[in-house]
Amino acid sequence: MEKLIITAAVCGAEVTRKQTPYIPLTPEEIADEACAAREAGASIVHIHVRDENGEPTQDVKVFKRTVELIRAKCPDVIVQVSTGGAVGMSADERLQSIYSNPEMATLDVGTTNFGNDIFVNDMPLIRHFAQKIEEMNIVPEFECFEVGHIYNALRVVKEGLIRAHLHFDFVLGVPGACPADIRNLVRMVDCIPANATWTVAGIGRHEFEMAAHAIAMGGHVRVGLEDNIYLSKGVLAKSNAELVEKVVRISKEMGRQIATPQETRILLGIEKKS
Ligand code: KMH
Ligand code: ZN
Repeated sequence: MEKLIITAAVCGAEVTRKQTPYIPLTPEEIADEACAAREAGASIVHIHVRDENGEPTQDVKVFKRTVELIRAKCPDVIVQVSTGGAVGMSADERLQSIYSNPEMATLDVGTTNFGNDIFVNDMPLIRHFAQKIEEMNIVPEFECFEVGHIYNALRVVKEGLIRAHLHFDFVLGVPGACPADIRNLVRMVDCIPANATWTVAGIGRHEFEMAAHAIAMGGHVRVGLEDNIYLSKGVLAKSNAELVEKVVRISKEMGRQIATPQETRILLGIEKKS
């Protein structure tokens, strides 16, 4: 089996200091968390950014500063920016992040219920984002909250809008979207092309259960405070690195080694940017 790619989703757009004091919010805190997660074994860091009040923003200046800080501190990690941002943001607002020189960006490939909200990603938006991501020589990660989202991704590929390597993230367990269940994961894996790669982000208490399934199935794993704030039942994770370390332990116990950023670039067809 190929080595395991671990992505650390370090802060997200929704988690607050009220929920956990350990969520990083400023560019400096996000960079520190990203680099500690890298040290622990993550080869990709998935980032959102926040404004001076800790609220989600897609401001390109804040993204640029954060990406620069990460690269200064840990030059080899792969930076993946979010183009999902937060529910309710406009498409133009969301897309700003790709102008911060990342190697990867998320491409949300379908509309979904997201808790009490609706996270809107219609086909015109998906096509527009795909085109811009491709133009900037960025490798997309298709965020799939439902099985149908995979087919939207394959549609834009068929239309010639994406020529990069195909890498999918199955986000399972968001309230209102596809539940984190092994049968759903197996179905989603069955739907992607044979030469594509995939990772899974189990939300909340499903994070490590989904990680273990992915390790066994030959997929890859995303963990981080964006998705889950607990290290174990009732115990808050004190950092993203703690969550990554736990996946590293599980993976090594299961006989699967961890990919370095350089090995991850080869697996995902990423050209290094600095
Ligand atoms: N914050 C969610 C509404 C992404 O990063 O592309 C969207 C999200 C997905 O987190
Ligand atoms: Zn995200």
